[in-house]
Amino acid sequence: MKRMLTGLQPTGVITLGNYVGAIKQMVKLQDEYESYIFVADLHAITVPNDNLNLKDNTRSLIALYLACGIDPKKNTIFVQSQNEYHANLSWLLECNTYFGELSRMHQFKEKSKKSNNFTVGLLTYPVLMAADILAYDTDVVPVGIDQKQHVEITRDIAIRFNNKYGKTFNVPEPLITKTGTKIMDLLEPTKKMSKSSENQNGVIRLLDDDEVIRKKIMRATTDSETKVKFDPENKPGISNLINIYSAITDKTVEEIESMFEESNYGTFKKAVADVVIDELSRIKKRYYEYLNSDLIDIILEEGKKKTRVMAKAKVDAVKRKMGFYD
Ligand code: ATP
Ligand code: LTN
Repeated sequence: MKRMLTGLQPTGVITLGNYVGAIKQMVKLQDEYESYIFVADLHAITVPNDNLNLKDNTRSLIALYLACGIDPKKNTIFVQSQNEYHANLSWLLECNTYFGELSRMHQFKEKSKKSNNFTVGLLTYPVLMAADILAYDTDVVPVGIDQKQHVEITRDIAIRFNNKYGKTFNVPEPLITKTGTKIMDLLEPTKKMSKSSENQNGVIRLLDDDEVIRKKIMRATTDSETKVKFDPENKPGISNLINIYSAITDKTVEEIESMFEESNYGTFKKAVADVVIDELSRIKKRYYEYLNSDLIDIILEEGKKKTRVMAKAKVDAVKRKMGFYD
């Protein structure tokens, strides 16, 4: 069975975009792959954030993984910072990575522009991500399109190391979600729905109350026409709502267009709100059950033990190849 590994950062309550674009995909893939899912908390400290509550956010993200259907029997679930070999491997890889290639990464260029005092961690972020992936001989890495370049540099680092020191790493492939499932901001439908958005009215969070979700969807930006038709260029708002309806119900765009052929936007929005509220209320119920149970600690203890042994073996192999004293 091929091995899959992916992680999300515990930077806040996840959005409907993260759910549809990342977590729902992981739930589908867990039957096809031997799967490793983690909380990328070391990545969450690469940009300063005074409101980052790592402990609570990490526990909350694990509870959400479980509530969304990530099965602890089919997945190894762990927290990045609880496995010291990630940072250890990252250093060894950093000394085989060039400043030039890191400074050319899209995410680094974008995020470093926002402040004139960014950290070195923001620059070396992709190397830590490479360590996460390469420590486990990962075959595929499911991520959104924004993370594709980081999987590509992981491949470059692995190939370069293998050429220099002999075959040590498996070279992974990115697995990119379909563009159709990119969920846009409800108020600015040409912009990605994002955890860190300033205007929360455009973003649905998985733990939002039912009435808040309904209000946000009913107020979503549309257009001056009246037809429920998929046309992302001219009707980005309605197309985004069609995508949301499709991602939740697994109905095709054509099926949705014909279901709502005679409906006005108000009726369609109400139907979208109904399916989102229904799906999220089941997740929310399970979330609170998991959050308050001991299961999370049991799962994380197992994940920590198992992944430490695996990552240590890889770090030892790398150190041997590089000629360290042992
Ligand atoms: P931030 O606002 O902090 O940058 P984010 O909400 O954009 O966070 P990430 O934590 O960077 O999300 O991404 C987690 C995963 O969710 C990634 O694989 C990413 O591609 C996916 N994802 C994020 N937003 C969306 C979206 N709107 N639609 C589909 N997938 C998404
Ligand atoms: N950078 C990713 C999170 C992440 C990741 C990884 C994903 C860290 N390490 C390894 C896949 C594999 C993000 O921000 N979504």
